[in-house]
Amino acid sequence: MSNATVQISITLRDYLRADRLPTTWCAGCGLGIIMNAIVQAVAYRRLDMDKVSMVSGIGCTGRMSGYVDCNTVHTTHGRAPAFATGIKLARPEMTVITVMGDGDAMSIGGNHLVHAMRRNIGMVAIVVNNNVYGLTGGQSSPTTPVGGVSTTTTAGSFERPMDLEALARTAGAPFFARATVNHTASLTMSIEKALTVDGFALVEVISNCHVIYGRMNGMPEASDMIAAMDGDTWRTNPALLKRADQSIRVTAAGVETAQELRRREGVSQDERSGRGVIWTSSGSIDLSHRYQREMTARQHDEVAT
Ligand SMILES: Cc1ncc(C[n+]2csc(CCOP(=O)(O)OP(=O)(O)O)c2C)c(N)n1
Ligand code: SF4
Ligand SMILES: [Mg+2]
Repeated sequence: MSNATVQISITLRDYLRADRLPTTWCAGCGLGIIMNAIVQAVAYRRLDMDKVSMVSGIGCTGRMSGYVDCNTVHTTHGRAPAFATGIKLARPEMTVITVMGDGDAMSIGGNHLVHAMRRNIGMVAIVVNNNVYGLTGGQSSPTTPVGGVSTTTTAGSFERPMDLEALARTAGAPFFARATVNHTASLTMSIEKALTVDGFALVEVISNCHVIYGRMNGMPEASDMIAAMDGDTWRTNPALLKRADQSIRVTAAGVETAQELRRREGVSQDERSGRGVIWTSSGSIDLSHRYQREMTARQHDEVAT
């Protein structure tokens, strides 16, 4: 046998609930690409779907947990990190993947997200950032850019959009990656890498809601929005414009450099850059194991007394 890289061919049917398909998502919605990337990352890491749990909130994004064939929970709006924390404390051996929309994660669920990061509970949290409340018809979200038209900002938003990367750093998450649905190799690899983190790993995915947000902002086709991601990750935050010119960035001591990462993963800079950023801090410890031990000890004490 040659030394050529062995490609793993995955059949989506093995990972999705075929009887629930097709999805309710609009044709061309980035959510399909993201679900595909998650499933591929899980397959590449050879995780057993019986030991994977997907927890979602409410929104177009929230519907994903209905389609992936693992232990899924479709929870209430904004509470996915709280439910995921419960699952991880009860079953620390599980791989927990939380999927949320930008409104789900940063508006109503902002508090839960911040504290799950602060506690460093072991989960991969995927935030699908499409700049808008998609499911409910196009209200502005915390990531609607300045000037972005929505049903609640008809003259264009004048609020500063939130920067999820800065929030992750401040709250203490040990890993953050940003990818787009236009750069699928780096998207899949970001999720794959997140799955190796001992603790909270946040992956922000810039996605397209052409049907609602795009139509209101002069980009009615999926292709318009996806093409715009090449240089326009600033749609999330003007501050990202500068970063959009840079290749993938890995920070913190003891972590592979971007160059090493590319060499190991065998992909070109363009394929994996995603105009994004990956950072990770070393020495992360998933506290869910400790919480679980302490809870069990306390229960034993209560039974004994
Ligand atoms: C407690 C509660 N408040 C409000 C809603 C209505 N609601 C459902 S989804 C949603 C926002 C969805 O936006 P986002 O999280 O960005 O997800 P997307 O649809 O864009 O994927 C809102 C406000 C709800 N279901 N529950
Ligand atoms: S409304 Fe937007 S986010 Fe929801 S499925 Fe359609 S394109 Fe996707
Ligand atoms: Mg949204």
